[in-house]
Amino acid sequence: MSPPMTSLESETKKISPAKSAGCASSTCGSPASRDAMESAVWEKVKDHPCYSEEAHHYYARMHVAVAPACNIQCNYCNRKYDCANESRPGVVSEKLTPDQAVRKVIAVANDVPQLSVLGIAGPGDACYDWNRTRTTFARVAKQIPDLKLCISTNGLALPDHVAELCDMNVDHVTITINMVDPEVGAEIHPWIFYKHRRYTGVEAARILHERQMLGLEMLTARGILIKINSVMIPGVNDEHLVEVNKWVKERGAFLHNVMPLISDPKHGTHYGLIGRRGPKAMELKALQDRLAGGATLMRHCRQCRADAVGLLGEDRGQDFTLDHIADEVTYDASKRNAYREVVARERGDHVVAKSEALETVKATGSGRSLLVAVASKGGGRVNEHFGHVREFQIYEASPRGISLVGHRKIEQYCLGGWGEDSALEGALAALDGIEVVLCAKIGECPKARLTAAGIRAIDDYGYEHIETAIGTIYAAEFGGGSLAATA
Ligand code: CLF
Ligand code: SF4
Repeated sequence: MSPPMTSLESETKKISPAKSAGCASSTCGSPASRDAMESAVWEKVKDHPCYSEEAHHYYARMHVAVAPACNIQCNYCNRKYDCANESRPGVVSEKLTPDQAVRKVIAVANDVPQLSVLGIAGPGDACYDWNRTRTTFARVAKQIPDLKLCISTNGLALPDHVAELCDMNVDHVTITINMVDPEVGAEIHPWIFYKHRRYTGVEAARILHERQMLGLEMLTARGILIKINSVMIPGVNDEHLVEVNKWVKERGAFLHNVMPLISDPKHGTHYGLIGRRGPKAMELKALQDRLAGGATLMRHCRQCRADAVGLLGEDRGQDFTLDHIADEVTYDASKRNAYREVVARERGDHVVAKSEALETVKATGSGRSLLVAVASKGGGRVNEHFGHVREFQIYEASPRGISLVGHRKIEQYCLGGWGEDSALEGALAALDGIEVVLCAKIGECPKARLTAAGIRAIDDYGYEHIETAIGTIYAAEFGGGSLAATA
């Protein structure tokens, strides 16, 4: 028998055939919680899946790849691939003109009711390729005025466009800042192109640093919410990111998102070719844990493509290439409006469930922490079968909270009804340090393999809120209860 659907799932299915995906933190996403935020700020972030961890369970972003040109070189980027600042490597399927981008945004908005944000994240630099960025935003804002506008930039050209960003109501800007010391910067950014001249080495990094800080200060002075993305490059800037975190906090950054270097020789990047490795999952987590207490950390980033579409963690971009989109498209707000009403109710229930789960954890009196990998396809619930998982959401439970602290990607284990042994081996490696896997259903064979590897697989809480399930497991583990009694 199929498990029961939550109201959000059934409503989403009624509204659209779109798939869902989704995940939470006291030190991640939104600064602690909606309670800790001024209401004006909460209004700005509450439906932005990157700026609010809570929102990313429910709302989706899309990127349009209208800005291919870039004015700097990063050693982790090869422009045949996506901008590594905001994307996992992989070619952008197609670059768009502003007109094509507007058609695509309307088509997505008509079909993906979760859509709340339009971002321009390359594949080059949104501020350097400014005319295309500005034209796209202006045209979309006329058609769908309630869509939030968001850009990502390396910051070099940012100060030149702050006034226009304000005029266009772009109230979310991401700056990629990998260093505050030009000596470190020179190891990451070999050259920049600035004021019709090419600069190299420490001089280039110094100019970039000064422009980044200027842009950051100008934007915060105008009330625009800034997220800082930093690429963690072991042996180059991993220790230095502690300093970066302090600097951006002092200058009013809203969030700091530390992302792992993605490095592979086949991407053709400098770091890939010289064998510079990215951090392991537990190395990234250790640095992020050290940064807690500084600028608030985002920990639910998925390093998405410059043409990504959908909830974070899923990519529906291939469903919306130009050959899938009619020449004439008219915006229809009905699905998005209906979805918002459903989400408002569901979010209220989720907030109550989270708070009750935290009380359960605290009542144990234990100081322990528990790392749990959760199979979820959205709505903040345990609602995916183990065999279908492509990404686990990693939660840490402790008396401080039940928080999303990252994600781990794996190959799908079950294909065509059969489990793939090699995929299971990969999943076991990806689950390094994890104590519990929580999913809607798991077969006996993978369950036994996980158990043998010291990981407990639990499928007793299918379709529960994630925090409710984790709180119950934590209490059973550390509070003297038993899972059988509490399930
Ligand atoms: Fe796009 Fe970036 Fe805006 Fe989000 S992504 S421009 S802030 S709408 Fe989000 Fe993607 Fe991470 Fe970026 S998950 S890579 S942080
Ligand atoms: Fe590549 Fe983005 Fe760096 Fe430009 S700013 S080199 S597009 S990663």
